[in-house]
Amino acid sequence: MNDFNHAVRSLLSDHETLITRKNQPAPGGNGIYQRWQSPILTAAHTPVFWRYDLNPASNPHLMERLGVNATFNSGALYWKGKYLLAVRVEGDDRKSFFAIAESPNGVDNFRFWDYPITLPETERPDTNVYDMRLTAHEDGYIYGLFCTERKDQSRPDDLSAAEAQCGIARTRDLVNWERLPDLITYSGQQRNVVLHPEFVDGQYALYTRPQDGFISVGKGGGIGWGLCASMENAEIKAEVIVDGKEYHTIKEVKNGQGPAPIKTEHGWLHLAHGVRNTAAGLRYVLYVFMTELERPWVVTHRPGGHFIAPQGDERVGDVSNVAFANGWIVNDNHEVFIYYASSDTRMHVATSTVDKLVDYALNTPEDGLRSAASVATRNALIEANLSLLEGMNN
Ligand code: M1P
Repeated sequence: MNDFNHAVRSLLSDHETLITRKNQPAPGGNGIYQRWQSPILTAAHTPVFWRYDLNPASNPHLMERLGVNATFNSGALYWKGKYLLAVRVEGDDRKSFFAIAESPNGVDNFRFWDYPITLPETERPDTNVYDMRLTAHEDGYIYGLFCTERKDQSRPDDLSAAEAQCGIARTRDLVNWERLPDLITYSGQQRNVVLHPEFVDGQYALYTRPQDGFISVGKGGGIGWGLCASMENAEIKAEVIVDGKEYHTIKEVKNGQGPAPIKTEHGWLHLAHGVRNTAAGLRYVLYVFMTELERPWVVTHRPGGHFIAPQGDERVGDVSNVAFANGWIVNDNHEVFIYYASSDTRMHVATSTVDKLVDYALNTPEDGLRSAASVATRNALIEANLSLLEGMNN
């Protein structure tokens, strides 16, 4: 074998070793979910043939020609017994695209399909697309709702001025995608828009995130809700806020719906992200809430505080101190696979069950919004526990 072929084989074999590495439950935990030790997807998990030119004539030094910078913020779908992620893959050129990675067990052995998703463009091409939420809707289609970002043409002199809107695509096989017109709302910009899996009052129902600016939600914000008659020309005329921002909480600056909610007998279980500001920049954490079954826009339970916060190595990356989730899966055994990204760099999984997450949602005290209320809640727990412990010792 010549040196070039040998080097190619070595790249392929290192890659295979990485993507077939067995994952292990992480030590410790909180009884609510189980974190898993290794990231399930990193830039290095993308196929070698996506990044290298493997032709010795055109690439004698076997250089990476099209580097991948990160794999994060993935939509998720349990499909034909497999755990599928619609991964946000970001090239070294800062452009994101979507690609499906598939695992047999949901915690390791994620392998990208040979080609990324070829997403048709609209008449006004997207500059960047990201954060796809997958929803298997009861109309029979699988929808992918994502953020489409374009230059804000009204401010040509400001190169960072951008506009975020909700792009919509649908598929039946996750290979062939039909692009539909972008969602129309009357709220300026939109990000973190998610399709509810069922019709509500005979209409499509969407979670939105109205925002005044591209980064800052301004006076807008909160997780919104609106109905539209069709996804082929989706237009939401009126949005109500389901879950708003709140002073001195984990969602003081902004928040956004994660994946589509999970239907349980106690209501719709939601995963979302909340953002607060710090001297070191924004901090993104995940939180949970529950809404009524018949009226998914009415919150019934708000467990206080964060559900998942970036920890350890997760805290560092391209955008540090970020936990972000736009995909989770419930399998046939009612196990829940929570797919979260850390610091806009890599993907992780935490596992739980529907029962445990419902228990968490129903029985975790709400944020009392004042230090004194927090102490009172904690004191009640301490008092009850101390008397239990005393009983155990007698
Ligand atoms: O960089 C953190 C996240 O920032 C944005 O989320 P939000 O709109 O809630 O601020 C998104 O760009 C997201 O992709 C990113 O992970």
